[in-house]
Amino acid sequence: MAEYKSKDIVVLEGLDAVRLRPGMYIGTTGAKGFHHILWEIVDNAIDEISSGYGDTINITLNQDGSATVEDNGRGIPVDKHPTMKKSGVEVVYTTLHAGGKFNSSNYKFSGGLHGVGASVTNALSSWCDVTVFRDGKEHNMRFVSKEGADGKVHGGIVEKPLEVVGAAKKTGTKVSFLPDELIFGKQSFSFEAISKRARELAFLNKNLKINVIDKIGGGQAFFHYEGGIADFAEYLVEGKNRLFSKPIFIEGEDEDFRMEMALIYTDGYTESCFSYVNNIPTTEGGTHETGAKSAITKVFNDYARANGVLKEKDPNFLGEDFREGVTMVLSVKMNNVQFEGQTKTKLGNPEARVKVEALAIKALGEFLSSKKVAPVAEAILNKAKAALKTREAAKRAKELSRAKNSADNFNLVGKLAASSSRNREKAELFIVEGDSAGGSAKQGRDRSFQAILPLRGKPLNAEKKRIDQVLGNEEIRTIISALETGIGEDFDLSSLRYNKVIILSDADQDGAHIRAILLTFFFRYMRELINDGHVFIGLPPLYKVFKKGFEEYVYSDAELPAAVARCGKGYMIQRYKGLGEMNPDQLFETTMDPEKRSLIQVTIEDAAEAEKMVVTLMGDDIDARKEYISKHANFDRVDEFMNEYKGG
Ligand code: 1YM
Repeated sequence: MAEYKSKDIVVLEGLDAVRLRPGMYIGTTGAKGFHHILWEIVDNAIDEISSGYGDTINITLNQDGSATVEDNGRGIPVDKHPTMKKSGVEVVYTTLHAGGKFNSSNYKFSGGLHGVGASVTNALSSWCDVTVFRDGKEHNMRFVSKEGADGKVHGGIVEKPLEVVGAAKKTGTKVSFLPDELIFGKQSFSFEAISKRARELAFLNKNLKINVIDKIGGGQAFFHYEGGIADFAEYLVEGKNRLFSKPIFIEGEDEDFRMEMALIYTDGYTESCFSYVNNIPTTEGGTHETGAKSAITKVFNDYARANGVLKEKDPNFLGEDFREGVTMVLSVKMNNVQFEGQTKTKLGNPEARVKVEALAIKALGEFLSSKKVAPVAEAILNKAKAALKTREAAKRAKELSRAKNSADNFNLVGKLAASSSRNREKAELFIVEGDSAGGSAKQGRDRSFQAILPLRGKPLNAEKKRIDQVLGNEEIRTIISALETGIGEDFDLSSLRYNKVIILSDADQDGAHIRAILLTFFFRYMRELINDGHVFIGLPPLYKVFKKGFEEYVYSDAELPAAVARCGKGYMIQRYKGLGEMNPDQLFETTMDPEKRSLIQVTIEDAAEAEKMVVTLMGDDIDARKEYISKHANFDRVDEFMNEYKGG
């Protein structure tokens, strides 16, 4: 026993560190971190299934606020670790970075951005209960967090050592835990968020069956996609017109590296790429994406040449020509992942580019070598030819737009009310719906740093439009000239004139539509503007509650009764139907004054879901849109479309 004690102390110190600085291990103790400790457990179950053991994961959200994750794999090892002299279960749940070190010939790829494993979950839970079904027996072990002799609360203390509690026919691991309120405050699991991620995991792991059961809300969901990421691509393009019916699916592996890619070509004009490393979305792309793209360029160019589509003297197509209208899902599994970029969602490993490129060239080449796919190849090459033409048209449009730019800049003089200082850090651009609200905003603003751009009509819906058409739209061109960044491939964040770009539209359907159009444009042509945190939505008040000596602005229906109560007897309510109804001072005070206003920062939490939403809301499948809106839209509060973009 004496020998164990000193080791126990080391372990405790490890878990103590987690409780002391949870942010270091799970990012935040907000909703994201709260769910992260669930995914740590799920990741272990997924690794087991990916190694070829078992096929099903059940996630249950229990009445008492705890969660249970169960898989039907081999069960975590219960025998004693040779050097640590502890069972596998205890090692996994009390040692940081324990994943795979225990006994690990096929424990190849570990998921999780932080990758620290189940011990973090244990450290941050009030209790954690592990049951292993293995070798015909049911084994159980329980941990708690409790106050130690030092008066401090420690996590992951063994309450019940691992023991056999019965017989078992099945095999697998079942883990329940209750996130500690001392760490997370009062929070609860979101069935919706968990189901979304569960669906994504099911797409990314085709042999995985995953159930989500919500004992509180009564919800239930089951995900299993035999087609894997090919089904994922299908899901993403729902509502778009395809060039051919079946997705292109390729895969390849060498030791310690796997890649899969699915491609669907549509008649649209934008390219959508969703890439993953070890089931983690790489929103900013990275080396694996670069490798996949150069493989596509090379293989299709070779094919075009071999089949006489490109003559000897013709230059190659550019990569972008082969990606117009494409929806692409790329998933790689590898070790020693290095993340880079603004949000640490960009794969940095140079070897990933080399490997993905080589594997994809081989697999795509084999795909194209079959006579059966000749029509598919022809459709892609025709699309590339059209894209090449568009590219040349866009070049002319851009030149035209550059020529027009002076004209637009001239136009801008009439429209844009610039700020007096050119200090970019502080500068804000309000894009305001309508001339009358624009006029009020111009008068009410703090002109030292706030610029106003009123929009006359509705700008062009950039979804389903070619770039030359987008550039042909005056409202859009005006926005581009005002921001000074350029668009698409030419976009240059360092030229951005304003730190905050704030969309200000009415709190009605038209306003929501204008907002959606602008967000779609930014999403398609200036995504970095969103990713770098420059896009905001201004929230105008819906009501003013007032009487003599009392005045309060109310921003949602839910807050109205409380405001009325605060005002008391003799209250009056003014309802604002649009921004235009406010006088300049009111507009500034309620919506523009940095001290008092509330802004929603637009972020893309989940690029795949955002894509799906933009396609549904802004694309041309009218039935799908109607269904989506009747299911989600609620113009009393902030509508769902915005919620999806809403940051934490
Ligand atoms: C509900 C959570 O943790 N399942 C799980 C985990 C492991 C294994 C099986 C497993 C792995 C190995 C061998 C191996 C883990 N074992 C370890 C360690 N579900 C859940 N299912 N046998 C069983 O990696 O070789 C870490 S995770 F380290 F103990 F082997």
